[in-house]
Amino acid sequence: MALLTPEDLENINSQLQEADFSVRKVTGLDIKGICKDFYGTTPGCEKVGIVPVTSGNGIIGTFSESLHAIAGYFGFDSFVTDMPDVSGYYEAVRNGAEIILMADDNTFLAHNLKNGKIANNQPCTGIIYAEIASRYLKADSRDVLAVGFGKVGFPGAAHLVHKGFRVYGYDADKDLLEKTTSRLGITPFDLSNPDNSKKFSIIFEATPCADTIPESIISENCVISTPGIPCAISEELQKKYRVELIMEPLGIGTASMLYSVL
Ligand code: NAI
Ligand code: PYL
Ligand code: MG
Repeated sequence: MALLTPEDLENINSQLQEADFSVRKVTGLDIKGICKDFYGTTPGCEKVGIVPVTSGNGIIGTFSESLHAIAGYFGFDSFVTDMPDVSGYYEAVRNGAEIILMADDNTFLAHNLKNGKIANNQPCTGIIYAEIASRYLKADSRDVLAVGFGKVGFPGAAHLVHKGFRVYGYDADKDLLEKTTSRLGITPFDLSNPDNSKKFSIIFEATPCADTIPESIISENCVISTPGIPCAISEELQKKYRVELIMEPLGIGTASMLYSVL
């Protein structure tokens, strides 16, 4: 998994505010509104315990503090434990946490200890970014391009198929592309073939690579909803085609996880 860096999480509050502004512009609802509508839940006064985890590559400076800021932004009462790992888990439960947030290098989970619901960041992120893309108010058709069918992209692409969109898809891994398109009923769309010049107004991207979206397939004012870091499109193309970009490193996916376990 591509791991976040402290630089990705700099100014997380302003990143969230900007993302919220863009989500509202694209869908008419803010991130809270989308989560509430999609999961049918609203936060009460659930207490969220955030447990730093030292295994693998260890603590990412500001990861836990960013989760604390994100939980607060979405109306949850949260605290970061002093101790990491098992001792931190014990501390969180002893101090009244009802929802636990914790991540190692492979899994970032939200676990609601009251109702037993558990969420994984990857599908929750893919699904919410796909949901945001699917709500684009000015979309010119129900055609969507999905790029990247990994742990985040696959659930997002599947979500778009289940919502009845005509999904075109690409992954640089040819075997995965073939398997996923046939499994989900997606039309393969080879972005490396310059003859493929169909234009899209809705694009969902989830890869760890930059500049995955070529100029030839971008329509003016399209939405690119992308959890993938770094950005799928250059600033130059973004400006040239007035792209509505939904991209934020941690908060949208975390909101999706928290609302999904209520
Ligand atoms: P993954 O490794 O499971 O999947 C990535 C997929 O992208 C692979 O199938 C790979 O073949 C494909 N790919 C790579 N380069 C490509 C290219 N140039 N064109 C088309 N396909 C390409 O990774 P995962 O877990 O799905 O994560 C994807 C991205 O999302 C990562 O950058 C990760 O850091 C980010 N992420 C962001 C979150 C957020 O809240 N913003 C949350 C979770 C992950
Ligand atoms: C959750 C993110 C989104 C993108 N990549 C995922 C990642 O960076 N995972 C690793 C999280 C490790 C957190 C570390 C800590 O500070 O507690 N163990
Ligand atoms: Mg994100």
